Amino acid sequence: MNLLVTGFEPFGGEAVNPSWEAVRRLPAHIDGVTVTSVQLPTAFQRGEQALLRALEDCRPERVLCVGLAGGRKGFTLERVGINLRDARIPDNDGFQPEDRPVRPDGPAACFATLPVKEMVQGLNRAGIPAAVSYTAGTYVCNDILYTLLDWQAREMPESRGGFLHLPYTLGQAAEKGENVPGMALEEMGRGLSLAVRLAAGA
Ligand code: PCA
Repeated sequence: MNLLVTGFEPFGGEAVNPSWEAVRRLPAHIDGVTVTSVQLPTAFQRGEQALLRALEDCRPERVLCVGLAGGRKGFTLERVGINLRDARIPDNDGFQPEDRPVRPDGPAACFATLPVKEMVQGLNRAGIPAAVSYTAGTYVCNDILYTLLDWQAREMPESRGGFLHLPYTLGQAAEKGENVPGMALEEMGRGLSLAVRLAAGA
């Protein structure tokens, strides 16, 4: 089994992005699964290009893209990517699309093909707070999820894909002030390697 995991570079003035910090710590092999880890630019155009290049190079049977959703409490497994770009802040290239499609001739939405509910249950059983999310937003993470699922449906329909949003690290949460949820990077790493195993088993 060949599995691609992606994380994002920092964006929005943050020094780190926990998604890449957790992804880059993954071993290259987990229980017989070959894991390829790739960092994506947090930029609509270059992010998509880097994802498509990685998909074409590895032709992975499973893909789990990972990003930061600051303010959420635990892990969130995204159920759907939508054909919409509506950026609240400019991306890392200064591009801020509003009310634009990801792919003008693409479907309105694509559902994740990884078993998000089972993955959430598996994570919760292991003590990692996790929930299903029905919106990946309208920024670069949604764009990447939509691009991934649309590509898989057309090019590798037997493969499966999905998106995992991580919360702030404890350090980031503490900087934001009271009542902002965060998670220790070690716990995120443990949860991510379990998520990879659950994705591979699907
Ligand atoms: N989170 C952003 C983009 C990159 C990231 O890690 C998002 O949720 O769209």
